[in-house]
Amino acid sequence: MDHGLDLRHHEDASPGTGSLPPRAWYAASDAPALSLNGTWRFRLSPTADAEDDAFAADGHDRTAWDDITVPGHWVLQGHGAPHYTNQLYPFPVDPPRVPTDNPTGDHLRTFDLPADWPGPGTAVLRFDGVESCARVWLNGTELGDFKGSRLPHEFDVGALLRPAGNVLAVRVHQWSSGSYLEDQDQWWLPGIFRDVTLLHRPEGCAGDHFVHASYDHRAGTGTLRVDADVEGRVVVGELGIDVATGETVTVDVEPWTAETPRLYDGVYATAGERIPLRIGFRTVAVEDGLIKVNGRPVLFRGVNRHEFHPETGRALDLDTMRADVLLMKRHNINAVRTSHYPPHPAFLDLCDELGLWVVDECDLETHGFQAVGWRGNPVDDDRWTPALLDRAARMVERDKNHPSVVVWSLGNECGTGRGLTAMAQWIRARDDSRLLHYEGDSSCADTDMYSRMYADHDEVERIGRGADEGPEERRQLPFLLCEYGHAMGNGPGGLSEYQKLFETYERLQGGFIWEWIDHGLAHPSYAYAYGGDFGEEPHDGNFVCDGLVFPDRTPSPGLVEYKKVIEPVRIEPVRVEPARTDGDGDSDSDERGRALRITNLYDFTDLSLLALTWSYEVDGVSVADGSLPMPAVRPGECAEVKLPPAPKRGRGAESRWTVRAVLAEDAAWAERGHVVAWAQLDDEARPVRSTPGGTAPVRDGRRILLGDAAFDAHGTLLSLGGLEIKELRLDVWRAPTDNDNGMPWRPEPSLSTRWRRLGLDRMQHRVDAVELRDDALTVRTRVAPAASDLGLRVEYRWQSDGPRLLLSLEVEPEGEWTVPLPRVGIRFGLPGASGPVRWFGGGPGEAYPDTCAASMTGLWESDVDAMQTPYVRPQENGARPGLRWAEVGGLRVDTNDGPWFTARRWTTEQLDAARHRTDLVPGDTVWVNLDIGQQGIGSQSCGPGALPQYQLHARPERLDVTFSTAVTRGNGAARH
Ligand code: IPT
Repeated sequence: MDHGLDLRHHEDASPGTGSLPPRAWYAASDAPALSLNGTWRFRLSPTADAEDDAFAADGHDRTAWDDITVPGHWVLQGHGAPHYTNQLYPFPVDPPRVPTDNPTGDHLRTFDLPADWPGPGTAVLRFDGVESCARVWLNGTELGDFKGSRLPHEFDVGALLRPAGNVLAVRVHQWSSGSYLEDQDQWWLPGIFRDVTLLHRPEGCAGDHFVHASYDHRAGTGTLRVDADVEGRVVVGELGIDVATGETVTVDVEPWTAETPRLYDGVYATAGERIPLRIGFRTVAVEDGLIKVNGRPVLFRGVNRHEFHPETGRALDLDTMRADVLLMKRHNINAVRTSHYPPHPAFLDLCDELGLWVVDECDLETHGFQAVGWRGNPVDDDRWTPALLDRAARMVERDKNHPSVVVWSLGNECGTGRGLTAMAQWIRARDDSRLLHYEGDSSCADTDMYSRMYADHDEVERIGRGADEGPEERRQLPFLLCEYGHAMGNGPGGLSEYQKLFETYERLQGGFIWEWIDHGLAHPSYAYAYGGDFGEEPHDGNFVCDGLVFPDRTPSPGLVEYKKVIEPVRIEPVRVEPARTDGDGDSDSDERGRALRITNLYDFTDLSLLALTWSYEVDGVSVADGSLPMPAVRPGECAEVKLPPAPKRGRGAESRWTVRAVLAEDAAWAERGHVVAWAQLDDEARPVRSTPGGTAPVRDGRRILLGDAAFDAHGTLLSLGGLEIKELRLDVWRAPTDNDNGMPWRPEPSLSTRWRRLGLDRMQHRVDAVELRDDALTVRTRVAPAASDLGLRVEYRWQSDGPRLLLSLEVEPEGEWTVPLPRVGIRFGLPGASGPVRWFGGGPGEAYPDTCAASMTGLWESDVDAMQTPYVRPQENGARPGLRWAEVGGLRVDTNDGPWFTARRWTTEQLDAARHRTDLVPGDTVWVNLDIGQQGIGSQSCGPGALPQYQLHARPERLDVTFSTAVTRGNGAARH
């Protein structure tokens, strides 16, 4: 690294100077602590050396400075702007040098010690997270400097503290050598973004301590040993334990698992301090090629979690962290990968307490070196190894006492190199009680599991069967998808099929959806901003919005789908033959038995925490409900439960059972009655409705009349019973989803590119014939894009009995179609329509062919605006599958064909053109789509496309729809 310059602290590859060795984190001991969070003084400079160090000294004039909130990022507080890149470094790749233009924030805080701050002892100053490089002074004396943004750093400050008027100064550079190690796919957000705390260290205070708490599932015992730098006692009252540090004790315990997060409160006490312990006994190992906890294989139903808040970026408060864990638990998620850095330490406390398996990932990613052929990659350059080891140590030492942490991950997307191996060796030597993960090295030389991202279903199946290529040793390892199901925009599709594989092949131990939350930043004009919205270059657009929850943490349909797909209890119908009745032999159809098979997919718990409820719905309305005994099925086993006889139902109705597995009692993460799993069992099928006919079409000047309907001379419907209907015709276009848009870095054109090239967004409709016959008006058209000989022959056959109007639509493709269609169906406008929508079909939320596991058939009530899914970048959304009937804007449609139903106050073209939510301005027309088919969603914004069975290939299609003016019927609909 001979650069001819004396590299300053922020540009050398070292981790920093002056800080104390890392140690275990705890929320609070009995030693006093003073939070230094709050309002600080702040000055931003354009370069690292624009200002000298004088600001840190006592008495410096800071009247011209601004206020800033710590924890926080200055770019979210009116100073400069955020910048988003995925893989690319936003500066030239010339490690360890960074740009001269290097926003530098001087932070300053004065404080007095509380009156009761103890005299003897010392104190440490702790920074839980500063991005990306800090230099610290207290009362004018420099304490040191550090990098490693999402890792803690402590300084001994005892001798420098004064009772009053302390001046703490922190200079933070946005860019440093550390930035090369922090190329995670997220906003670049400089600042002191986690807590700053002054901790009193009494004489005889506790030292670093390592809680070893294992579980022997054969004996049912836990073995505890707390190793500590400072000798003391370890007391766990509930277990009758009172031993010296370093002493091993074995007692009967209940184990810790993510399903049963049993913690024992204890204390590590030295002469001068008591540190609370929250002990969970569990043993993690790879045995028989499987990841086992307490002797049982586990299935990770996981999610990748970045820390994010739309207003405060990566500065999260406790409530937000808790909200994340609760939302995850309520959606059947059992595991988190802390992508791609250790989270705020309190988050892991919540995982311990509420129960989540954690893959704790080091703050390390050097992805941007890929763009330069991995030349100069720090993980393969010994000069950087101290920084890598420092990061590994700071993670492991901080988080080692959390039972929830079962796997250490070296980092993300760093390629390969000696530095990673050095980290792995260090971690194994320090903590042999957990497993090691790193996806980037396909040799798996340093890891305990084979991990991949975005592998498609076929490949995952081959891996499941052990038929994967690659080194033989790797085939012996358990498999994880550390990232899959890219949740960008509408989607991800194909989750059910992945889950089926995970449940079929024991080697497949589940995966982690990419990712938990959309990183859309609250913005006055855009609602939520994404890459490029601050004028930054280069950027990666809305690739930063790819979460299962929207920026404000409302669940997206993807989360609802995932919850259903990963439900830990499977409820399925079983046909039970009626008991033989000797004698009269009368077997009333209502008496035939229906039964359920209940499969327990938990890894550890039986089903006694759940209760079963049922309701019986006729035409979507519940007519009876009740509960059933939940059998105490053991993990991995199943049992049958009989349903009561079906209640009487009216003739000509469709009926089904909806069965739910709900929490039998309040849990720490949800209330009694919370739905964990559900299923619907169809009973009586929907009878085919009569279709209208009998009226003859007649010409009336330039119009054609058919019953209560009027058409123009080209056979386009104008109105029905006085209700205006606009532009009813075939529609094949949808506003491309992020998945339709594919991966920008791939050479092959995306689906949406192929659609646009073909012209599916601007189809031309030619009318070939308008035929008035005795019983029908028939309109023949050809719908085709410019400059192509591909086309769709479309026949609209209209019949009426007066008030009701039947459309029988037939579509016949012409030519060799090689691109799937976005959608195929009809679209029409209802001018002046607004207000409520009622429908009988799938709901309550949106669903598409490969995202419809969570769609429940029922009678739903909503309104047009509430039916929109507010993706941060607008795109196709809001379809409800399996429509029987709908009422919207005074119109009623009835159909036997179960089309997809969409209604919105803008056109597909407007939706397609919008870049942000705020671009969508409702017009006075409600546009309705009834689709015979929709192209599957897939996950090809980063991963595989829709599976073959979900591709909408052009083929002959038909749809019958009866239109009438709506009569609002009785109640009973579930509101959405
Ligand atoms: C993968 C990254 O690990 C993750 O951080 C995120 O960027 C994700 O993709 C996509 O959103 S890397 C990708 C090139 C496979």
